[in-house]
Amino acid sequence: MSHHKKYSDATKSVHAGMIENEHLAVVTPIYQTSTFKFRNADHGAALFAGNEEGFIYTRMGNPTVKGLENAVAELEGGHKGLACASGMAAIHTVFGAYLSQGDHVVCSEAVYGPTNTLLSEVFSRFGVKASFVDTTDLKAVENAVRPETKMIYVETPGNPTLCVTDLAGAAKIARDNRALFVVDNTFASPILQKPFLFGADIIVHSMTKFLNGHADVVGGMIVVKNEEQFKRLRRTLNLFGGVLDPMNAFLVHRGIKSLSMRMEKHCQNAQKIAEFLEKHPKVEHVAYPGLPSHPQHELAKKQMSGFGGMISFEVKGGLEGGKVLMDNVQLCNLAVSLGGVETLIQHPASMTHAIMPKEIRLKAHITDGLVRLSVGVENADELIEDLDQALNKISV
Ligand code: LCS
Repeated sequence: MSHHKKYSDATKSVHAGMIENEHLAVVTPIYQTSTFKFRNADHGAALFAGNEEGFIYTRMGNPTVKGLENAVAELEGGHKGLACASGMAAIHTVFGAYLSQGDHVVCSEAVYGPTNTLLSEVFSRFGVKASFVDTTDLKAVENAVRPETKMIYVETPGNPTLCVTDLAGAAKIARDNRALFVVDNTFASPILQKPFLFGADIIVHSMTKFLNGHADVVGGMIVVKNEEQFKRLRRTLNLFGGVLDPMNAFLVHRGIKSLSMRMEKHCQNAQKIAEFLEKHPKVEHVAYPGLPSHPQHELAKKQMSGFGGMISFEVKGGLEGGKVLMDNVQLCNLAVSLGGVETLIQHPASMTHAIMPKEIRLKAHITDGLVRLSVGVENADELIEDLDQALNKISV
């Protein structure tokens, strides 16, 4: 696809990242090979020296993987992408590339549990300090910044509370303090939110979620803005080794072709279900950025082009009520992960966020009674019917 800048996201989803190939295949072939031949010794040396473009060894780059990297970079409006073996591989590669002993990170308190633990348990052993703050409050972000703050790391909407951080505001604090502004854009996907437009320096994704969309691959992506960042991250990724393999890259790229279409349906379904839940007598509270009751609804309207497929809510009777709901749904799957075509329901306090220390989890409003729903692309009325029958089994 040439002159890609003029095309819409719907068109880019289908066409972005196609790699030229000798047989003119319409779909990027799977280059299932660990290594590539050199024409001669000088060619090999030139590739290693970076004086010639080409492929050497799949940990260092692969055509199928590159096609996917280009596709996500194009959708994000970035310079280049780096595909990783998982979202966590993407996140730790960014931390490993930029954080050194003595550095400090300001991180959203509502993040995927292991992101918090990676900083507080692993990087802390290498002398990196982290403050977990409510990044929806820019004053709190500003107050947490220290002279040694190297990075501001934000997940928005946040997992699992769906709180929304002001990207432009957080980017300004990062810029004023010469810190790198990293955004986890997993929940929104590049279709609904483009962090680079608001001043992000680096974007990370768990491609396991909406980008792939079919609950059959674990993968991650880093998207950068310039060649300097790319070189640094490429080198770190080569050394850490957490790359995505060609087969999974092929599957994710295949999933992305329907990304724009899927996100439209995720948003429609989630809005309808959030409105249903908010009115349900067995439901205490619903968090969905598309509801006027959401504390950052106006901000979400400004920085997102849709409110996404994720909802979290509390039912009457707290955790016990939540268990009745989760044990009685029939169409929704009781499973972690998110962003696939099938609807999933789970309990953050005992599942995705169980790894976080309880006091940090509660401070982030991840209460014991919170239930998280990843709304799929099924018929919304049928999902509502399923949730309704399970909710009505709650006896309070
Ligand atoms: N970032 C976000 C926002 C996530 O939700 C996840 C995984 C990750 C990063 C890590 O990605 P992974 O390594 O799993 O590809 N979130 C999960 C969740 O909420 N349930 O299961 C996994």
